[in-house]
Amino acid sequence: MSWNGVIDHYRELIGLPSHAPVVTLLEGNTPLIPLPAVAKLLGKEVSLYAKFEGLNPTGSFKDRGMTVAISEAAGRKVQSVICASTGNTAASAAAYAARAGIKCIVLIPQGKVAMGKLAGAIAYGARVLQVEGSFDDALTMVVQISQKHSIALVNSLNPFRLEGQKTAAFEICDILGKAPDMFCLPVGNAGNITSYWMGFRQYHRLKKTGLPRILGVQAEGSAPLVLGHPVEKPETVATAIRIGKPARGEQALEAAQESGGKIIAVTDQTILDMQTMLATEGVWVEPASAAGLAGLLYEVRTNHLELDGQSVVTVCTGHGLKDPDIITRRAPSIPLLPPEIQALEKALLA
Ligand code: AN7
Repeated sequence: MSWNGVIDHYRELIGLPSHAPVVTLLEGNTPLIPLPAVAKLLGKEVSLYAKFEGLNPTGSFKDRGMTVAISEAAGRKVQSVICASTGNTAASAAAYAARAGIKCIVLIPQGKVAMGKLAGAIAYGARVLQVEGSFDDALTMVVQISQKHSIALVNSLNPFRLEGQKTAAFEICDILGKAPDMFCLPVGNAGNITSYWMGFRQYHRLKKTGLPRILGVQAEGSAPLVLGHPVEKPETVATAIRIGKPARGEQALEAAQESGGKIIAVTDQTILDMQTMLATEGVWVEPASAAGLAGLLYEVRTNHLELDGQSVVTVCTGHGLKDPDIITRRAPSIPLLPPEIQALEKALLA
């Protein structure tokens, strides 16, 4: 069966005006990759899978929501779209806007956007501006400008973004035949956790697929939903989730609570350790994308969470290629050899 993107595949379950043209890069249909080695650390006979959203067209889960948001905007003959972004939303908005022939403006926090994301936004032809401030400052600015001028907002405050992003929950249920017992993911601006909970509930109403417990994970230096108040100066190596005032924070807390789960925070080191562990299974993700599973392992080890015999899905939200610097700047320098077999032998046998 050919795959024509998430709108085509789940059309009747997605709220998108019927007159809107479909702007798609054939996003979605991402693999659910088994992670047998990490599964062993979680308990006995745990079936663990990564929903590898880094394999979407622009390298992150944002493409699912963007296809719907940009299609809807195109249906209204919008001329320009705008977003604030820690990077992935920017690259995705830029690509889909380019596809639709719509101008795209992205506002990013100065110096805190990973190279692969910034390069993407530029490559797809967006107008990139940076603010001397945080993502939260940038979001406040783009919300205000979209209310004042005819520039459409495509951050996840835009409800059409959630309509697209929830399709990842449908895909998980379609592949497993039901929802997993446990589900974990990173939480930044909280659009994704809100979307997944919408998706799992919608599918359960329709197909009795069951509901997972949800564990949302933030980085310790950027954990407003754990602290219970905004964080003025969020800090984390996981720049994607360096967000101090999540737009859908209330909904994220509700999703976690209603599902019987919770939202926790883990240290940057815990996140980086899980990034390394995932790579040893051949799945390279950007740091934020390792946070969900890092948090779940923390819960098993520290709070004695029992997962024996359960199915678990973790969302790997973005590809490792988005943030190559995080790897190379910590790596030892690469040995330089003269072009001689003896030198290679010596290096390998030393
Ligand atoms: C890889 O691109 O907020 O909780 O501006 O890029 O839905 O915000 C990115 C968020 C997790 C958090 N993983 O998702 C942006 C932006 C990755 C991300 C999140 C983001 P939300």
